[in-house]
Amino acid sequence: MNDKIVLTGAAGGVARQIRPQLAERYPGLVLSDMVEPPDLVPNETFVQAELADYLSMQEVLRGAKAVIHLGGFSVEGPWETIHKSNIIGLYNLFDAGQQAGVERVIFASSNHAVGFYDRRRRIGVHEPVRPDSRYGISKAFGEAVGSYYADKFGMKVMSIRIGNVADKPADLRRLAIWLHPDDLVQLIELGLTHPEIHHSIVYGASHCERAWWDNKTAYDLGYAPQHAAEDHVDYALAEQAKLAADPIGDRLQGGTFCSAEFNGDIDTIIKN
Ligand code: 15L
Repeated sequence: MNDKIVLTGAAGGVARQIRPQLAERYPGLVLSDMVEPPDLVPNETFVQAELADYLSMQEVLRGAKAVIHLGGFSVEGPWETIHKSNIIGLYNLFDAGQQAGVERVIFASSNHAVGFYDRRRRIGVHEPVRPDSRYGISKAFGEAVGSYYADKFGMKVMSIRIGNVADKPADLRRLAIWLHPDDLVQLIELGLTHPEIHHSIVYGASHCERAWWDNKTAYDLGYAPQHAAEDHVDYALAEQAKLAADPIGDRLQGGTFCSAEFNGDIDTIIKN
């Protein structure tokens, strides 16, 4: 595909893990972020842009066919920070994108949009969102914006509720939500090309036997993950053994994002 595709958040940790594969597949790829990635290679094109600055988004999105939106603030933070990058910035991206004629957006949503579900529950994409943080709220907002632009303007949007992108699952929780970079690239490819996308929410997980998620929407699009979390079970459990117990976070899908600042009632959460 030679079309212009903009990758936001190009200097971030997830982008770093998939940039070489994206560059190979999409010669028209344009990288964008507030700062240039330190490891830019000569055949990569970079344009500086800030999500919260509408004019700079208009500039970078001019002539683009699609956006892979990894940009924004990627963990919990103060509301001002989340609001600027993930609320204003997210809206700017869709609005400027729609005005520029962008046809498809792949939105890096997060498991933290549904983090307050009990780990003993298996959820699909039709249960209500249950954000576990201000960050999770912003991801639920992003999914709502994606749905709106799909319904109102016919954009094709894929919201990927990413688990944790890494070469290996880092602990017990990640055994259930791990996403190998190769499998993320496969999901992105489906989002950029599949004719049946409207607003499709999928879970960004590799083959995880312990998954809390029913990823039918991804499998129906042809997703076939190449990596299995259980292949790394010894490593993940050894790493888990180094962590302190978290009586709240260990029961909930979002883990420490749930237990941070927590002052709720775990029994009521589990019952609902
Ligand atoms: C996320 O959404 C974060 O971006 C990432 O840093 C991890 O914390 C991940 O979730 C996770 O839940 O492991």
